[in-house]
Amino acid sequence: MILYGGKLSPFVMRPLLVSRAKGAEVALGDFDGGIKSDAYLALCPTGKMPLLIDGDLALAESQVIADYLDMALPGPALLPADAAGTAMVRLIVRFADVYMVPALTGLFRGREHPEGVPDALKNMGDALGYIEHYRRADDVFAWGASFTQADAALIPLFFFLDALDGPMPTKALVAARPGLASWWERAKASALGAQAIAEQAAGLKAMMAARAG
Ligand SMILES: N[C@@H](CCC(=O)N[C@@H](CS)C(=O)NCC(=O)O)C(=O)O
Repeated sequence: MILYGGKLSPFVMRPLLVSRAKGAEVALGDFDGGIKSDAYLALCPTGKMPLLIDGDLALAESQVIADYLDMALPGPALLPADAAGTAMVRLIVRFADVYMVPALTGLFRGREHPEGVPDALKNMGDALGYIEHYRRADDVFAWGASFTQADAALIPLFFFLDALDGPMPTKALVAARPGLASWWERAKASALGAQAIAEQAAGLKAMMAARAG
């Protein structure tokens, strides 16, 4: 089994975190020729990372890969046993993908398109508000008392809310949601969270150095 992509990508880190939470470490690789090569596009027509290859199976889309790994690997299930709990975890993941990710894209484009930043900040705040609305404030993890698919989705996205802060007030968006803010502090202090964040930070540093040089 191999997962193609780089650790800076929140979409690559998500299934990587899932594998780690299950007590494994899916092998990571760079695709020969890159993600726009014909060979890659034949396996993954979106031309995006991650791509998981497991035998004859070629899977695109981070959450689909995360769900596959959750089922295919031994280790603790990363969805709650009850239907309502599973629905809540899936809802948090969906809010992350449908609302946080487009807002983050607007923030990433802030230097070239500063006119889009106010909307992106508002949309990110709204997305965080949706998650805060559904979370139970005293849950230790994103949902419930153990690491789930929701933590795996949120941690690598929240990394960027810390990383982008300064020119844009992204940390304040989190601080304004106290339940999520304290979850984020716990997530960063956890072994899985600290490792993911350190790896994303190293990836960001390398990307900035490559751009500067
Ligand atoms: N919905 C996709 C998003 C994947 C995605 O946007 N990956 C980025 C890296 S962070 C990418 O490969 N971008 C390259 C491109 O769009 O050309 C998923 O969840 O896997």
